[in-house]
Amino acid sequence: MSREIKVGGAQLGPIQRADTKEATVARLIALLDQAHEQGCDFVVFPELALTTFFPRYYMESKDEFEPYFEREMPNAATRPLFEKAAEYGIGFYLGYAEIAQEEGRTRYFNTSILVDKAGRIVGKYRKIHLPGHAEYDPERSFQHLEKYYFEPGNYGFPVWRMMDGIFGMCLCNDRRWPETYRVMGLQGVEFVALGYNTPSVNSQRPEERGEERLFHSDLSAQAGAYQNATFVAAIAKAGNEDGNPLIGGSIIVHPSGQIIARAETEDDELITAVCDLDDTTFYKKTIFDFARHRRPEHYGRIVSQTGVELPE
Ligand code: CDV
Repeated sequence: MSREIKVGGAQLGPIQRADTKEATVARLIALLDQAHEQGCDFVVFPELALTTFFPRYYMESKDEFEPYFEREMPNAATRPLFEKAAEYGIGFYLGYAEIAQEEGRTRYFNTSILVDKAGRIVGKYRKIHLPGHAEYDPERSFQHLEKYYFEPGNYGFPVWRMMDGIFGMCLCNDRRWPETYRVMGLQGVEFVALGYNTPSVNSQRPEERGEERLFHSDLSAQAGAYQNATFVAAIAKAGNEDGNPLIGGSIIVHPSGQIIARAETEDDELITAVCDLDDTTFYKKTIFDFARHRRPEHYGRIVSQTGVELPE
């Protein structure tokens, strides 16, 4: 018997700084309504899906930046999304900025959650590969202050059993690192949900434009899917946020590495694909049968070193 799930990739258009969370959640629910009409079982929303991509702004005071974060989930603003999803029987992935009280201090994470068809949070992931910089950089045309606002995630890359499959999560820059997928691949992952906010311009290399940025986004998701025999849904927040363009290009990738759905716009747009999780089996049992073919005795450098060590 096949294990088909119909997946909706709910790309979001821009969220402006002045937009309220309530208005944004109404847009998420409109996409969920479409997903319901199209028979989806699971919907993937982007990274930081409730706010503008605020790490582009330098805010010194907590009073200014904490409103971009969520202290609990669900909360007053997001509860309608959870309720509607449970009513429809649709599971979802959602990215947001999280404030946690842990180890006797306030901690800030770039977080995503996995919600089952009953509206229960079954998994939480905190972004590990935080790009950008930790201090205001006057040389840049715009900031990328993820290392200032967040600390690296402390949960690793777990996977969860849900909907008769094995689900994993990551966030944006994580998609560019093969380790992200391989750690989940080693736990048998069959479906990776990931949301992203990727500026269309590289602030340190202005000649690198949107087309090249899209190519790298596709390349990373397709390689991760193929090399780990898993579906990957890479879903953008796109378009022009207060003068700051973000790439779209949301895709759903088959374990063969081929793209099976792609967004055409930079707006709110639902893409869908039927993902038969049994399609992962062939690759997991042949070319990427890890138990037979991996040689971890030669991979020590991957976990013992971060930077490059040049030969003598
Ligand atoms: N939100 C992100 O993690 N964005 C990064 C930066 C480097 C553009 C990305 O990898 O897309």
